[in-house]
Amino acid sequence: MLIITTTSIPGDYLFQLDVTDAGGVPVCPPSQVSVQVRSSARLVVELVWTTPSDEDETDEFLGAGTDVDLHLIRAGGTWDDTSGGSDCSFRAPHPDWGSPTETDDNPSLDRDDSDGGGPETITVLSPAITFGPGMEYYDSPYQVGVYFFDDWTFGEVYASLRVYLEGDPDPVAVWPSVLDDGGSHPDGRLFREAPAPEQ
Ligand SMILES: [Ca+2]
Ligand SMILES: [Ca+2]
Ligand SMILES: [Ca+2]
Repeated sequence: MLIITTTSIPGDYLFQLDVTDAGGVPVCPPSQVSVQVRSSARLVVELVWTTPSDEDETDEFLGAGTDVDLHLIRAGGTWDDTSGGSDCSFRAPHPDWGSPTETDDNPSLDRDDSDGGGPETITVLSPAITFGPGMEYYDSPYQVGVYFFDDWTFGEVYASLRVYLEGDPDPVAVWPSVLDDGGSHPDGRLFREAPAPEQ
């Protein structure tokens, strides 16, 4: 097994190589290699979801699937903050948090998946501690929010939130949830208190 450390989503991955000739006939047995990815970020929050009525969750165009959104809110932050950047989401995917002279304490949302499945992932390389006073600290925990933005008539989805700490490929928290109220803002948003690394 290979072990790779990146800012990608932690976990175990299996790669397989199939070799065929011009006629599509296999010319040798498949070759496989397993890879364990460990994140260099101390805090990773990942959202994935499935939509039972969506027969193809891989197609990509407006309305091709359900749109669920991941939010990470700093201490004292505001849900769906459109001006202050206290809610890291598709509206503010790379806000400046904590110390203004540091970037490792900023959250980063990798993408907004708007047509099914995810994942959407927010990473913080070196999160501010969540107790104590001062600009570089927070006095209450991070919060994780999930919002069912639009179901595009596909109906309910099965969402799962996972929190990873310190690059461990095994999540410290897994929160499954059924969402069936797409577009019903401000209801239908799920909040959890995100575990944070010990300092
Ligand atoms: Ca689809
Ligand atoms: Ca989304
Ligand atoms: Ca900062």
